[in-house]
Amino acid sequence: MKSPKRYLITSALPYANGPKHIGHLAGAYLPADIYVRYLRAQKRDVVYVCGSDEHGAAITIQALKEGTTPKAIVDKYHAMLESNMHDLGISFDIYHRTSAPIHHETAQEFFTALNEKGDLQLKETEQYYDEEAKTFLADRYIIGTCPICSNENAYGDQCEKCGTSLSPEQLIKPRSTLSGNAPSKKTTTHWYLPLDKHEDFLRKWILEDHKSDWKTNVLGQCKGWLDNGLQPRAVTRDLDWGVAVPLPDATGKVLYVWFDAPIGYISATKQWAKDNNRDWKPYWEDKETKLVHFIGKDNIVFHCIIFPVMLQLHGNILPDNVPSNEFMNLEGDKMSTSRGWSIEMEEYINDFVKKENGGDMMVDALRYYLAAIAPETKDSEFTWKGFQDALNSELVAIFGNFVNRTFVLMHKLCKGKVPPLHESITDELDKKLLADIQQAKKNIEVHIEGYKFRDALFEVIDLARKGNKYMQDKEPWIVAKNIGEDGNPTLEAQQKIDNCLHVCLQLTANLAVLINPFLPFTAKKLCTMMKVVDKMLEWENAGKSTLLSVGYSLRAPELLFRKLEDTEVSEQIEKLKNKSIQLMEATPNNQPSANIETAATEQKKSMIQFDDFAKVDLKTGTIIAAEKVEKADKLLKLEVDLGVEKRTIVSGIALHFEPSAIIGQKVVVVTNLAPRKMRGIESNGMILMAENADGKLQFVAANEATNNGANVS
Ligand code: B3M
Ligand code: ZN
Repeated sequence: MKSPKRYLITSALPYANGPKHIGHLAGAYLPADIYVRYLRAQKRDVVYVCGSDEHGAAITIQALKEGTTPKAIVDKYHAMLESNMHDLGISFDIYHRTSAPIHHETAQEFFTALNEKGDLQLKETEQYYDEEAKTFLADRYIIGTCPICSNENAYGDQCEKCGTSLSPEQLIKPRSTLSGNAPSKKTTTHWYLPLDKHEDFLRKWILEDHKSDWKTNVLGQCKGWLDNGLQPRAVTRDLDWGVAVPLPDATGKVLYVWFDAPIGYISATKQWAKDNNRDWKPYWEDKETKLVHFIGKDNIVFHCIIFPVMLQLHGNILPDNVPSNEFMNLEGDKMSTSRGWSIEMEEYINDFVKKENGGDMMVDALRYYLAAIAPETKDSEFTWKGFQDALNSELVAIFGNFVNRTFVLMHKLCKGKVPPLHESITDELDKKLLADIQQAKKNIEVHIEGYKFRDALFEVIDLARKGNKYMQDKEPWIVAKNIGEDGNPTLEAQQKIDNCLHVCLQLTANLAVLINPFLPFTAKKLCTMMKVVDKMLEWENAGKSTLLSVGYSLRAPELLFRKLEDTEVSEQIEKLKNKSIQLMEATPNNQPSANIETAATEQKKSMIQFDDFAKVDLKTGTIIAAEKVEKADKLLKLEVDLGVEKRTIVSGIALHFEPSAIIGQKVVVVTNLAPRKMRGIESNGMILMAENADGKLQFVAANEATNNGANVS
């Protein structure tokens, strides 16, 4: 496939109405940043834009809450978001804001262009009006009783108790949040974008042209919208905060926030071009630009349906892809800032990054865990214990350990210099590892370009794991015991040591290149240790086994990662519970997290429909082989007979069962769980277990008479 001439990458513009949590980071910012860093390392022409979304009721409501002006709100949170993103290594080329004059002009020009072409329709409707406050009421300004769950404080667009999307008309006994009075109805005029007219174009463009390259969750949502039939959408509002509708007879009207916000990508590009003496137009007009929007799943309709229609009408290019993520939950419940069940970026930075010397390593630790559990195809879950495990047993024990051993041994056994490779004695293990590096590079490219960042990251860690294995097989510290008369290793021994450490050092240099898009601070540190300039991190260097010159002297190793202590895990969980309780007390309308009592011990799950359950394929089977997984004290590798097939399943039950004792055990297996690599072994399914009050595990099993492969439902 031909490479695009240039890339324009966007991340959803966060509302500047409060701090944003690490679920946001994992959804729309980190994946885009990984992608962009990869493209930059490939020396492609790429611009990465983002900025604060500073309009809409989200902002004005926050201003009411804090007893201040919308302007004060956006100034405060824009500054916070900009610095948080920067601290977490999100490398925007520009972080702009939609209150900037250039944005207002751009959005107005856009509206005018569509309006003059006759692409918008003017319509009169009745809307709720507050007589006392003399203002029309945006959906969020109306509360009333939820028709579904009878919550008396449901909003005009959503009931936060039962989660149902509502329209203000559905509320029973509506009242205005401004005056507390029952609102009246008044006619008003608005401009509409007739989406229904563009259904054919959307169907073809999304469901045909992109049916094989867009993610299934995105395609599924789009299909749902299209199948339900699209309606004209109002693109203006009666509000005094936003981009003014650029027409003489439209005083008191502004553009709907979802009309102006995505245009923010364009105005940000304009500002970037201005600052850098570049031309912004090709990025939005030339078909050879690849435009990619990174977003969370709640923004799909806006980026895949509404904005593309706007772009198409305006003569701009369309996005090539909209890799949208599902949500990341936290300790068994939905992440939510308003309920206090969240880890705000600001909080993480204060607790881990700003507090310690070299807090950058904790930025990379977070980036690592978030990328490793990214909700790419389904919701995922952040737990502090999971974070600790990822950090301690993957980053520290695999990646950090390999680099550290390599450096320590190189100083000890090779005088701190890159030793030569003695070709005459290279063996299969050396060749295999060098070939593995090249293979890993290729795999990572395929994964990143297919927006599969988790898989890409696993490849890097797996390569480091292979490095450890190689070093373990070669045992240079044992070889060094072959001492000659002069008290030094014999020539033969030294040559073996040289080869091993030469290969390990070249692998270390490669790991720096490969990990750079994910963990940029770690990559930089590796460059310092190896005394090479950042240019070495260019992607074309990956796969080479000559990155470090023979005889070059290297620095002493630095600590790349530190372990997360048990006390830190419990402190954070405690903090989370307290925050949630405090917020609940302050705002009685909020639902506390169901998990205040049970976080990290038990996971309460939300209600599902039968269809959700029916997606899970459960079958009976028998364990026919079991063995411990090397260097993983919790894992057993099992072979399970499922009647028509046998599966390898890695299960975290090693602390509970002796492998030999469970051969012949009947089990129930989730057979359609996506495969997962653990310790380099692909696990194809999950065994159901029950946990006793005392923490002991038991198998969930059908009785002895059931055939292997029987369906469980
Ligand atoms: N500010 C909504 C959100 O944060 C919105 C995204 C705009 S992207 C153009 O979910
Ligand atoms: Zn409700």
